[in-house]
Amino acid sequence: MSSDTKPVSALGRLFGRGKKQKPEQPEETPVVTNVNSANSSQPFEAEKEISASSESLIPETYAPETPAPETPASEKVGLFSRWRNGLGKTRANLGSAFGALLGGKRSIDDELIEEIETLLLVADVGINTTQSLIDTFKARVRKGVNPDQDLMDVFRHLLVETLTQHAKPLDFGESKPGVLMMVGVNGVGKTTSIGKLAKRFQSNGHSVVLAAGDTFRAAAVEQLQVWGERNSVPVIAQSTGADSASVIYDALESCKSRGADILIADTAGRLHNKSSLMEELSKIVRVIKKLDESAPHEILLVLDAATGQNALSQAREFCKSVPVTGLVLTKLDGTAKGGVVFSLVEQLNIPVKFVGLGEGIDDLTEFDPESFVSALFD
Ligand SMILES: Nc1nc2c(ncn2[C@@H]2O[C@H](COP(=O)(O)OP(=O)(O)OP(=O)(O)O)[C@@H](O)[C@H]2O)c(=O)[nH]1
Ligand SMILES: [Mg+2]
Repeated sequence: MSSDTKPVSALGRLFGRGKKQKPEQPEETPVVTNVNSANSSQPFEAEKEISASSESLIPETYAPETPAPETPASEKVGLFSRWRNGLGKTRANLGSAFGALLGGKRSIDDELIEEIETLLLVADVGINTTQSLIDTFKARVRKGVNPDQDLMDVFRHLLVETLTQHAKPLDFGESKPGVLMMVGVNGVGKTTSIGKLAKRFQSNGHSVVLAAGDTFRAAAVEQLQVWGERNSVPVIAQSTGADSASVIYDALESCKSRGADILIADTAGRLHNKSSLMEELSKIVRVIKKLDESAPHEILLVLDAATGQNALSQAREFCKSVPVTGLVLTKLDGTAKGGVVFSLVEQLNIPVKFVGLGEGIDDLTEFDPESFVSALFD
């Protein structure tokens, strides 16, 4: 299952960071918000308005009966220019210099290897991954470069291969609803990515419910509600300070009774080195499993690309608390450190499933190794 390819339209920034508050676990009745959510026997407004989109991201269980049409060529061009625009800073750092260094050449020497090494390190590819890429690159060049290729072709191919090895699309198995939980440190783009994903799922013909599991930060619930309104999807929420696990539990129950396809649960931003906060995440997973042993089907760890190699240590810590199934790498548009993608994939063996290329609702793209590498170098 691969990406859909809606053209971009940028929207502005949502909420600033608010002050945190301590959750106390009140036994509250969940508040269901948004226009179409009050009566569960009514279809969601969004379901009525779904238009046929391109290929589905969702497992076949959810595939609409009518097969999705081929992505029109104009949309493909739109998607590629979004990749190119989003990766502009990393390309300026990495791509252009590589072209000058490797284009038209067919043999390597120590000086060239040193220059490649420097470029990769500057783009935050990280020492280990840089070393492993260079070793493989050298071995391939020694074996001989095809007459119709230059070193740039060989290197590009190696990069695509590295990213493709661990690629894996979103997978909810046979379950309905599919449960997707977003986790990550503060301010990385969890809630924004949820809003963007809700739009994608709906465009592919799937009904979505959002769970306001960030009960910690003031205004976090309202922020999610704005995304809910924007997408016309119900948001199940309690007040700030409520128990996050119980909000998500209620949301899953509500989702089941509505027969909705996908539940996306927001969670509070947390520092990966705070063990009590990380334990809360494990608790959320345990509580969800009381309703559905197979859930959550996807736990997406959101990482801010601008944090570069620090994203790796965040990921390692989150993986100790919850079974992370994929990464969402946000804010690639604002950084020259896009090379971190290679080390995340190579070192962690966790697929990058989506990348954020801007703040707008359409600025989340399914990760595609070929497009990523092309946008870096072409
Ligand atoms: N440029 C850019 N900005 C982004 C992207 N994703 C999110 N943002 C911005 O990052 C800021 C934080 O986003 P949120 O979605 O609130 O982050 P969060 O992880 O939910 O934050 P907490 O709930 O406080 O932990 C917002 O201003 C977003 O618009 C992206 O891909 N590119
Ligand atoms: Mg948030």
